[in-house]
Amino acid sequence: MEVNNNYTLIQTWRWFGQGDTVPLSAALQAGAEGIVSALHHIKCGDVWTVDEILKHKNTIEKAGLHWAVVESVPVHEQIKKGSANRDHYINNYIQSLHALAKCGIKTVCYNFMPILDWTRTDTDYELTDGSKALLFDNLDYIAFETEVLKRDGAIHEFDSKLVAKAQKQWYSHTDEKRAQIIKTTLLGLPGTVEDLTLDEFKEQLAAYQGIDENILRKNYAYFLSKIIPEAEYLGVNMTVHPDDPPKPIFGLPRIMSTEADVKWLTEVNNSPANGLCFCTGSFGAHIYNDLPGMVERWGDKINFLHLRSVQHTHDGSFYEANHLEGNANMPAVMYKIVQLMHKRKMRIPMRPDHGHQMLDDLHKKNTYFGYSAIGRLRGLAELRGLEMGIHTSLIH
Ligand code: CS2
Ligand code: MN
Repeated sequence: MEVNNNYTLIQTWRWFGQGDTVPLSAALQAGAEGIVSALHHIKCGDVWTVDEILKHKNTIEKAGLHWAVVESVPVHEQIKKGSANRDHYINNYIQSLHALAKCGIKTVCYNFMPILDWTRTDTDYELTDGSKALLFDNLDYIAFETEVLKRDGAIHEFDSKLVAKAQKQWYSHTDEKRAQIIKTTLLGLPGTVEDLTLDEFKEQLAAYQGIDENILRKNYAYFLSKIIPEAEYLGVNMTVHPDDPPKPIFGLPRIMSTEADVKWLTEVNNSPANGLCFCTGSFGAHIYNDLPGMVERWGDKINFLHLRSVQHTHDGSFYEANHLEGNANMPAVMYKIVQLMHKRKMRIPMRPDHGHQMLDDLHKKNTYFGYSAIGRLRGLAELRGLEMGIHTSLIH
């Protein structure tokens, strides 16, 4: 295979802006070249102006880095729900894309998950080495549905044995632990969505009554039909992030969870601007997703990567493992990614998605969940080494 030395991953690091307790210098010292960031201070649905974008861009460039990917320009709930005023928000979205393109920022990530971004039940799950990870305990999630939310019909959606186990586990927790699980389940991703109270969440769920998978797909297809031609014209790559966890939760439909969903995405709009953020952590949380195979089959669509591995445990639960451990088979995934870049003769931006709280970070307060410095530094270093080994072996 004839390959060029230059086609390696663009190593990036997520920065949440001025409110991030991990400074840009950490990204530089961790060995990142690019930054993944967003204008978190702008309300979801409002227009991003050239002025605001340039301010953010300059801050990043002054630190010796460049703004490689926007994550995310969030999609307003009215668009997902297909409400009467959705065109207003879609037009704002398009204006933000125009402003970003004017500033030379041309890879944009977003997701189409109703109400919540990722969902976990524990952000301090202690591993045997003393570091802490994010956990989705399926039994606690089921108990949240049946004992806390008491959502109509929820109890029939789960295996009855699991419900019994979930209830047993729930009532063996201390009050404090139960309160913590409820709080964690309702967390919004920092900077993207607000944390919700239980009542607010119930209200938002009620607004999704009647929106099933088909309607959500229709609403998504409508959004794409408006956004993608603009993105194509501007030379912007749109990349959709998969659902996390990749299954319907709280009775809400999910439509970007499996390889079949990726196929649907390409069929509904086959523009090269309609691409994928391949998140191995999110897709990997579905045991039937074949991650290396998906990179091979859908590589032409992948314009951004999140690399992370989950460890499946029991009863449908999983926790976030070290980047090279867990169920993802990262060496096999990385092999396909390196081959892909050689084939497409281009570099693809990737970031280590999350990291464990470890070492000094265990004592720090106010870092965003999953985004402490040292765990991500470990992830980035391991992934970079793995990539370099594979890349070198392929070019010699
Ligand atoms: C991210 C996602 O922190 C994370 O897990 O991978 O939350 C991602 O930022 C969004 O879903 C993309 O819109
Ligand atoms: Mn991700």
